[in-house]
Amino acid sequence: MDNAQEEAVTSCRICAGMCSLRLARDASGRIVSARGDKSNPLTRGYACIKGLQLPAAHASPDRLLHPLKRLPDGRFVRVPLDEALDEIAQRLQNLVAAHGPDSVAGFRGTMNYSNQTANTMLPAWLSALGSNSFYSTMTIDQSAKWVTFERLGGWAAGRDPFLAADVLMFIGTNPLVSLSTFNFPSQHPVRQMRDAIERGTRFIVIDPRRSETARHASVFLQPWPGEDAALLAGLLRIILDEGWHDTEFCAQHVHGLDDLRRALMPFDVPAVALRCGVSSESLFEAAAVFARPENGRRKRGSAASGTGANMGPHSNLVEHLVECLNVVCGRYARAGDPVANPGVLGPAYPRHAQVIAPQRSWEKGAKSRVGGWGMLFGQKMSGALSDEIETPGPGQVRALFVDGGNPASAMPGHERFVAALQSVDLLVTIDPFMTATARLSHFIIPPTMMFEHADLGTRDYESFVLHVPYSQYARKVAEPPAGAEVVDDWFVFWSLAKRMGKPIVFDGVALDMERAPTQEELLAILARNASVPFEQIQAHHLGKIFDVAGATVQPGDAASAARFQVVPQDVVQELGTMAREPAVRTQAATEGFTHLLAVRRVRDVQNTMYRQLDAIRKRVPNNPAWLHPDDLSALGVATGDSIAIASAHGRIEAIAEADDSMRPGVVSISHGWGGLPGDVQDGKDPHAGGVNVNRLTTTRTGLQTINAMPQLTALPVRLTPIQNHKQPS
Ligand SMILES: Nc1nc2c(c(=O)[nH]1)N[C@H]1C(S)=C(S)[C@@H](COP(=O)(O)OP(=O)(O)OC[C@H]3O[C@@H](n4cnc5c(=O)[nH]c(N)nc54)[C@H](O)[C@@H]3O)O[C@H]1N2
Ligand SMILES: Nc1nc2c(c(=O)[nH]1)N[C@H]1C(S)=C(S)[C@@H](COP(=O)(O)OP(=O)(O)OC[C@H]3O[C@@H](n4cnc5c(=O)[nH]c(N)nc54)[C@H](O)[C@@H]3O)O[C@H]1N2
Ligand code: SF4
Ligand SMILES: [Mo]
Repeated sequence: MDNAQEEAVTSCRICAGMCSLRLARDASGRIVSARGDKSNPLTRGYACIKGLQLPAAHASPDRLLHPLKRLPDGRFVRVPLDEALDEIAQRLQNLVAAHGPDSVAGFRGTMNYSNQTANTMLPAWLSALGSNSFYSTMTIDQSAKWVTFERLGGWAAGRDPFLAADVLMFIGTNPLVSLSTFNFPSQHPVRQMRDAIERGTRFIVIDPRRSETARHASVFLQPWPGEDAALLAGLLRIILDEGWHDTEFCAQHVHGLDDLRRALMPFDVPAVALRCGVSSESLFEAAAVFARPENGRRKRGSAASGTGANMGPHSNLVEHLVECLNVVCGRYARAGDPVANPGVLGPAYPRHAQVIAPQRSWEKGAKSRVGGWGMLFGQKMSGALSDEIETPGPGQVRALFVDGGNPASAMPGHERFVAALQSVDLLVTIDPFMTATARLSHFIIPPTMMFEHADLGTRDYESFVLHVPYSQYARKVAEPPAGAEVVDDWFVFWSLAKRMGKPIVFDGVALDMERAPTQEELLAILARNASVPFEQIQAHHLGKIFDVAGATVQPGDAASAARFQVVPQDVVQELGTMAREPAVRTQAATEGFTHLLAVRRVRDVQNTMYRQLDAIRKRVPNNPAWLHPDDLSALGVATGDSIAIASAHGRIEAIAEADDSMRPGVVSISHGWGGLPGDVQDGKDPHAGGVNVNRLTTTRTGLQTINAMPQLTALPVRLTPIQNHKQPS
């Protein structure tokens, strides 16, 4: 960059990588390209195609630049923002007056998580209205982790520090692609993996596909999808039988260890191996590498899971058993350990080496009208949202606000959910693109995109997602396109509340409802109790690992009676039920299904996002069905041929692609593709590329207890070749 034109630096907030980007401007000051930022101390030059395409996303000819209103005939027309907000507020007033505040719901999509002001404002706005109808992607993702925290308990000082790990186990997660695994750093994961291996850390990967991450593993188990509960029960049993667990830790912090042993009785190694389709030796090896002390020393390092483990059958049980591996082996930060990340944005507070007692909060609070689902972490269950929209009566959801999400595409039980969206009185979407959800909306409010507003990283999860005290103040580096009428996401909620006379309390601070705050003022509120003063955080727009004085984990309160509950009654019951069930694939074969469908993400797109951009569309024009080459031969098809995939709930046609990393008998397709029911896949509508795998999933049956999680992986499907398979082009 010449010195006349300062190179802009900000962070990508698409995923947890938070890669620092160096942005080049053209002579007019417009940002034209992005590259990774080699001088950033944490992200060290790493960036993926999604982040590198952000300049194109901001400048996309498809970007919505004015609020739109849908007319009864389906056409969208421009409306000035104030007019749109006036009308929306009026309609909301009427709905609340007639049907109560719970009739107004909010849905948090992934791009709301990564926008800190919006992330706080959406639930604050619902609270101001008095509505409990808060939904998010979490309950169609990994809310098994919430359930586990609430029924097993947690550890106040967090898991074993990453840098001290002898071993890390990944179950159904692929950090090298998703940058989203809770015991592994998301920043420059490839370097982190290399460095960790050099330090001597060993990796155990459990995945039906030899994933990018699995290639670096010391132990790789490639089981059938959907058998994680059995597999983990088997591992736990080996560890307890061999006495590799941490007896001292268990004596002090665990309740019910003997009951756990009893509950694990059915899971002997040969039975588990057979069921999961792995060898007894490999099971034993995984358990030994994870837990067997070496040179008289207990190992450190933890087990963590991802979507593969949290989207299958018995997913809450699976997550409970994942965390039980850490519990019985005592894989938590102990008194005297350095606190890996004391936090930058969050307040300084002591970390105590003690158990946080299980709360089972869902048993106590409000219950849903349909299904009787409780709430978790202040949220209702997205798996039950179709029910809440469809079912008449007091409390029926009649208005839905979607921020930074595209549930019409991402929601399990696609056709049912689309019909539900079509039936609401008011659907408002805040999104820069004409997504499937936007197309169904009464109003679309286009927001500023990330170059156009300043931001911070996540405060509340910083010690989970960052393994060092790092922060990058993401500066605003661009103005919205000339003539655009776009606003920050939070502004929509604040101005509706203002119009409705509902004062907003933002992160505990009552906002002035006459004068709109600025983005910076809101960020300052979020960082008002930060360990590092906000001004200092703000001064580090290039990113900094802060020298937060050497905090160490404090001893726990010896008087605390809190214990990990390894065998609550509902867990024992489910273990028993699962032990009696046939293997998933056996049951599937009995019902005439040929394969199990497994979830999987690809590097080039994030859920439903940005696949319409030229550079990305060239690389991934659609979402193929990946199959082992032997499976393709058996079906008599080749890469590029069309196949039909039918589940008990729906049918799609997809393009087959050979992938020798797949386990034979398993097919995987990524979600987030396809348009709306009835769309022709003619290649003309950029949002109609690929097929929507959620036509195969359902929210009518098979929901998990507690969190209403639909089953998205290990789904039995029947594959058939399609003759005359040419895709229309
Ligand atoms: N079958 C199946 N279904 C799944 C999954 C699966 O594995 N299998 N995964 C589930 C999971 S884990 C998740 S998290 C959900 C994801 O579900 P969603 O969060 O609903 O989907 P996304 O595509 O992540 O939505 C992001 C939206 O943000 C918009 N966007 C882009 N930039 C901006 C911006 O600057 N501001 C705003 N306001 N919006 C922006 C994009 O256009 C897009 O519409 O899908 C779930 N569905
Ligand atoms: N590039 C990219 N990154 C993303 C996203 C994206 O869409 N693209 N999405 C983001 C979101 S919203 C989320 S929630 C995270 C998710 O992050 P991850 O959970 O790490 O997601 P995946 O990369 O799909 O890895 C899931 C793995 O589970 C395996 N699997 C499937 N079924 C089973 C099973 O039954 N058992 C076991 N043991 N394994 C199974 C799959 O083969 C796959 O390798 O990623 C985030 N990061
Ligand atoms: S999407 Fe890519 S560039 Fe953006 S933070 Fe994630 S890994 Fe980094
Ligand atoms: Mo997710």
